Amino acid sequence: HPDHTYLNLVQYILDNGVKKEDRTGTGTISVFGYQMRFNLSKGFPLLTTKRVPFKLVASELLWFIKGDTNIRYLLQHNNHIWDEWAFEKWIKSEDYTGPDMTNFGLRAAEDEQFAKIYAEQMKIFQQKVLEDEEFAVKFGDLGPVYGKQWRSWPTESGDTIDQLKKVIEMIKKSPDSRRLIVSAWNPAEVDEMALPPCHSFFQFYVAEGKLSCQLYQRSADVFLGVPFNIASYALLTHLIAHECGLDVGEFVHSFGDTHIYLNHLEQVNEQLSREPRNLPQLKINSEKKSIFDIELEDLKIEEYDPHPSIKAPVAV
Ligand code: UFP
Repeated sequence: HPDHTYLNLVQYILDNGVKKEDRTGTGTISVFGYQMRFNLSKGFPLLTTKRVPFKLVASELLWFIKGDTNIRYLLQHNNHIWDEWAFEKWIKSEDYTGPDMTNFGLRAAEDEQFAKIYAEQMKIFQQKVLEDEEFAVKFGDLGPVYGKQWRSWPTESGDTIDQLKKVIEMIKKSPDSRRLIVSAWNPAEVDEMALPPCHSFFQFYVAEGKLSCQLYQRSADVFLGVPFNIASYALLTHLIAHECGLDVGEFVHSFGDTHIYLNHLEQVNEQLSREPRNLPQLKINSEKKSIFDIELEDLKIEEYDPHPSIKAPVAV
């Protein structure tokens, strides 16, 4: 069961992890290198020991697939997972003249009064991105993140490479290829990104009519990020299999720095105490084939009956 596979990782870190400081100042327990395998034909690996918001997973993935890097599309779909990263660029810009927002993530968690001021500024920022196109172009964009690297990786000659389209064509034409790779890690552009890609590199594999996918994730927030990342790549694998007329095989999830933040320990213990439930099923609108035509309403999760969600602070 995917929940067991995931909770084994959580337990492994609690048992074997070392204390490690990190960029965000939060502190983690961390291990280096780990691998999980999910058999996608057994059901969709949306964790059941806490609610994982499938709609957010799906709208973010469709945003990547479109090649979009501006949070405007996400806001239009009520998806706020990237807000802090755009907000950070905004408050560091010369145009921002509001109250001091230095270290807003940590401070909002510790100081209730500041949390209110921060929430107000964030609201103003979101409204502006939604309503003011010029502002959105300037401050809603996260830089050359996933969408750009997947769909228009810049080359030296000034052209771009559509890695996603190419890999789908290759899966159709030469499924035995050992070069079915998409890389979001672009060393030339990493410094310009709001957040250097966490899910950095993935490869497909076709055997016995089934499509498998392996992801290398360089850095993993096991409580908040990983359940989301599993669902996202499982969905991507389903969508590409759907387009290529293949069944789904496995999703293999390989990790670099795999960590639990110190302010998530209570939450992981709560989740460890819960019993997994039946897995949901993913339904894709059969009228549409190409992943580039799929919209949010073409995707349905059925029979999802998870334990309640568990709140936790995000380290920014
Ligand atoms: N993180 C994830 N998955 C994601 C994502 C971020 O786990 O999809 F975008 C976490 C990993 C890490 C932090 O805790 O966000 C990124 O920080 P850093 O760049 O310092 O690794």
